[in-house]
Amino acid sequence: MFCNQCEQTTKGVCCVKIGTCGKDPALAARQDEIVAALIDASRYVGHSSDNAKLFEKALFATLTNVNFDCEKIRSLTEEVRSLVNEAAELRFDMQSVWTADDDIRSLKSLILFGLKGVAAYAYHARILGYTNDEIDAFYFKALRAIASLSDAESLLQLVMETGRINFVTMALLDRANTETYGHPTPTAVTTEVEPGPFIVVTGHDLHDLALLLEATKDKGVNIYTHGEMLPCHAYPELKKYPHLKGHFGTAWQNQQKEFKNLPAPVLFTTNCIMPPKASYEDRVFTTSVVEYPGMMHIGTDADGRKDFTPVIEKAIALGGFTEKQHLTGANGGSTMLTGFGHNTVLGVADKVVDAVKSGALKHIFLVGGCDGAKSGRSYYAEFVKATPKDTLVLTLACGKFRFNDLDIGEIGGLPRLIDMGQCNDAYSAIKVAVALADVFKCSVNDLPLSLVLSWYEQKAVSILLTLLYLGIRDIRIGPSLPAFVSPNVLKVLVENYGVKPITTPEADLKAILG
Ligand code: FS2
Ligand code: SF4
Repeated sequence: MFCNQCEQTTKGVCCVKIGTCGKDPALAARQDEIVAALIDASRYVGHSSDNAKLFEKALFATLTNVNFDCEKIRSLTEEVRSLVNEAAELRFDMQSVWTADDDIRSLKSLILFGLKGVAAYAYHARILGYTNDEIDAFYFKALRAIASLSDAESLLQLVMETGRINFVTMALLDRANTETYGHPTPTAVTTEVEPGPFIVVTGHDLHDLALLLEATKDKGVNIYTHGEMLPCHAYPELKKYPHLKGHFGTAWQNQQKEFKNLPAPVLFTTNCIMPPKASYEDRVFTTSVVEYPGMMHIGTDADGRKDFTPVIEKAIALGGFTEKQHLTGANGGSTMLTGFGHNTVLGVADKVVDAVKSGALKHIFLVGGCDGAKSGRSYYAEFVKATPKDTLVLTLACGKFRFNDLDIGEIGGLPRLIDMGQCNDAYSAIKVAVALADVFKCSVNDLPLSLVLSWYEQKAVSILLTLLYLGIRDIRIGPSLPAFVSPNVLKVLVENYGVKPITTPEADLKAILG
């Protein structure tokens, strides 16, 4: 197998025998097969809405920690192949990408992995009925280009276009989420768990949570979010359910520890699923694009409905805790404040602007991105703890669970730590940055704003490409640089965009604040 698409790739180079994520060579081969089938099909079929939907799902299924079921990937591959006339020439082999010249492989990897991130975000939007022809067409264009292009200059242009399309996609998902569930409002979420039956929902999908909340509303079963589902508490149309009680646990990489002997089922709506341990595997349920062999999958019927009865029955049978559990976040705090989308933050933009003008607010940091298992990721909590009192910290995605239960005080009537939401809510952060640049009549790069990002999987790749497409410079990235970025491609990113690896919180803070 050859897989280096995520941050935990073996030895920081490539997974060749078995994936650190649990992916085995057979699954890696199936994933290569489906991507090759998509590349072949992209040469012969148009981007009708049905075709785009299938391409999107197939790409999403190959993201890290999403679908571990070889049989499901195989049947999805058959579906893709069935689009193509028998006489068509099917010949693409992913080995031609993995064994290409270092820089070409690197650029094609950036395009493919970024495209997977786009597919994930667009998938969530499509479920809510929001699609975009430009995004649909881009799947086909980018996949065709992976087969046909071999010059670095054209590939680099396509890398930037992937960033642009991801920006369009994040905007679409933002519109889908806020028009369907309302604009998030600041919400303090408890980490305590009430006695009685409950279900833990993890992943990223708001629609699945809404369906589950509706299905459980009279059942005496409480719902707790996990991981990237935390920001769901802030959406009016989701928080209106009184049995959406609180948040359980921290980020995805702690699930095997946190779900151990949990007296409740867990519903995985999207990534990140890890191989379930025996101590809780009888209570794992998957839905939409997530699947794991042997785990119960909640499918969708012909009318788009899902029957959550098995999850609800499991919750009732397990019964939940007998007493209230005083659980906490990573630092012992028992609340997590979330819900600062662009609507809320721009609503108080005058306060931020006044604070910057008066000198009360010296700098804004965006400390956001994925979490993961590497010990080097403690950098991000240390960084936040070390930020001076006259600075503001924006955050988003699952990396925040290392510090989002901390109370780091207030500035100008605002909390110093502002959670903007899931990883796709990077869109909110960009909107706020652009609005501030407008007020100060400067470019985003001239604002007292620094981006300190953590990456793990391919959605983070697509967000990084968006930031580069927007011309945002001097992004710090960690805990390590992507293995699929070749030295020459890295040189381009460093020289043109000032991308740099994180060092230590002290040194980076000193460099930023001068
Ligand atoms: Fe975190 Fe995992 Fe959100 Fe990533 S829960 S690493 O998928 O997209 O961020
Ligand atoms: Fe390795 Fe990541 Fe690929 Fe899994 S997804 S096989 S951990 S590089």
